[in-house]
Amino acid sequence: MKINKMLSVCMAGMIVLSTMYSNGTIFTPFAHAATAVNKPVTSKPSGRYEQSVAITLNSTTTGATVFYTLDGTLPDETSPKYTGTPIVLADSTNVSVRAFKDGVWSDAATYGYIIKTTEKPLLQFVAMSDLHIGSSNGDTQGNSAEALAKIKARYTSNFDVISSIFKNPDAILIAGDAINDNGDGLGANHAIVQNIFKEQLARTNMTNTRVQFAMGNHDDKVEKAIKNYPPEWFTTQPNGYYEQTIGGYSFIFLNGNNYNIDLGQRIWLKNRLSAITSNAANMNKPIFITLHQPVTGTVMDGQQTSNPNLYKDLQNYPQVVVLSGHSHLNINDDRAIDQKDFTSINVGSMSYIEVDHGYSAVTVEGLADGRFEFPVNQAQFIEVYADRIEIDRVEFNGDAGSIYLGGKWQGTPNPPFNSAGALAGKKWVVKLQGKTKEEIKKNFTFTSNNRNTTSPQFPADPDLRMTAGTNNIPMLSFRQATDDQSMHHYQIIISKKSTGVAVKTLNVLSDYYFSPIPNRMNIPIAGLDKATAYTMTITAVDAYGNKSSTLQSSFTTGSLPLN
Ligand SMILES: [Ca+2]
Repeated sequence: MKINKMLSVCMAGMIVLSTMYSNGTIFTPFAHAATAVNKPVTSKPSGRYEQSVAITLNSTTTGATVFYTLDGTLPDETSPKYTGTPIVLADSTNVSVRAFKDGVWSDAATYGYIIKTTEKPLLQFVAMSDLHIGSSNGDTQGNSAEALAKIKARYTSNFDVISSIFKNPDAILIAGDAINDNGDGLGANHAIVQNIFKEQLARTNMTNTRVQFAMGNHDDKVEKAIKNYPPEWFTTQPNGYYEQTIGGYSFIFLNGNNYNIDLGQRIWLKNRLSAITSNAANMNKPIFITLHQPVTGTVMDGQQTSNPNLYKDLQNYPQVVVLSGHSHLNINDDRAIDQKDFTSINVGSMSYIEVDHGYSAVTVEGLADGRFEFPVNQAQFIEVYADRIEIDRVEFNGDAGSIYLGGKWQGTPNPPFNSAGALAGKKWVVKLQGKTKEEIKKNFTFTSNNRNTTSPQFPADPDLRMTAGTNNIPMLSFRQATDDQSMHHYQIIISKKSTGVAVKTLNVLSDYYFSPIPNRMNIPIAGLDKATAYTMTITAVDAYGNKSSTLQSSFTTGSLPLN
């Protein structure tokens, strides 16, 4: 069916726009010169507060105007201008800031404020995964002085973030892939992890903080981990599974590399779960199970789940909260938490994040097809209260960037980061309440039945434009849609007006995993013909496939040849 015909049929629910451009039109992206205008700073550090907090914003560049947003998006000239009146944050908020002077924008920064109450949690811990220490900067061994300095700088920044949220957490859990062994015998790099963590715990005065490690697929052999960690960080059990009691709560650590076929491990786990839950006092207490690989059929997996037998072994224990990594899938996406027979949480990645595969992404080098890896580091900050668990998703580095430049893997980015400590989404609250196991399960909220059904929405004026772009590649530009959770991607179809035949069908990621989130998409569209009329439709889609109304527009390319 021709687009023109579709237009007349489907006017309802569509916003119809029309733009024209020629090659003579000049599109000027915002100038970006960090040295000229300094990024604004806040009067109070980001982190965890027990009451609402009032902040002021300041650019250290004289005469610069500060723009800000409180919804996690990149401020621009249409955002609120900071006027000197303190901003009061009563709930957890990402404060994103940018300064502007003489046509030049500063770097953007996002400061995450976690607002709690004076109620004291019974337990506080950080769950992280996929550190891949020893390889993440292109230094394959991680044992050169330069490589060590980079790792140290990164973990200095990371522990500054931890310390700003949890001053003295009960534990830091590492859900595997602490190092980057690929069957090449790098197990000794666990000693680097131990040294870095010990140094940072001492520097930040985390005297109460235990470190617990679970085996991943890049951690070499269990015996290497045993050899290179203090016994209290791991276990001497030859297959690397164990239990610790932290603050009165059971923490079980599994070896997910071979759980499915390790009958001894399965029997041990089943016995432990049975023993813990046979005590009526434990009916509504979480049992935290940390392992590297996500459990089959739970959190979004990127085809990386394994251990179907583990699902069977856990399905009668709704008190279980599984903390896993391995997929690197980002925790901005609410599919990173799942409840059915128990609770499963993806803890994110400390080296680079991924999105589900099959999408395109805008990078500094243009539109990259099939791009799913991004230079962002994340982890979960978990607090246990008597009646609930609160989970805050935190970005150790949320700065926008590209993981490949010139085709070369860029690895984990190095500090300083503009957005260290930004929030990766709204807090999750898990309640394990009920007199029976069935009752507990009935109170689950992160279930497939409760699956998000709210569609993304474009702003009233999406300011949709096709511009000349750069390098003779036209640039599609529009203000981002918003969603109640995360705005995942845009379906873009460009068709020749004369034939109605689609020449481009794109699924472009919205960059929702960066902090701040870009407020508009600027998508280079290569491969169009010159002097040709096109129509285009753009639909915003959330992580669950809910779709916005479709924007529709037309444009005609200029007379000069296009790339
Ligand atoms: Ca939604």
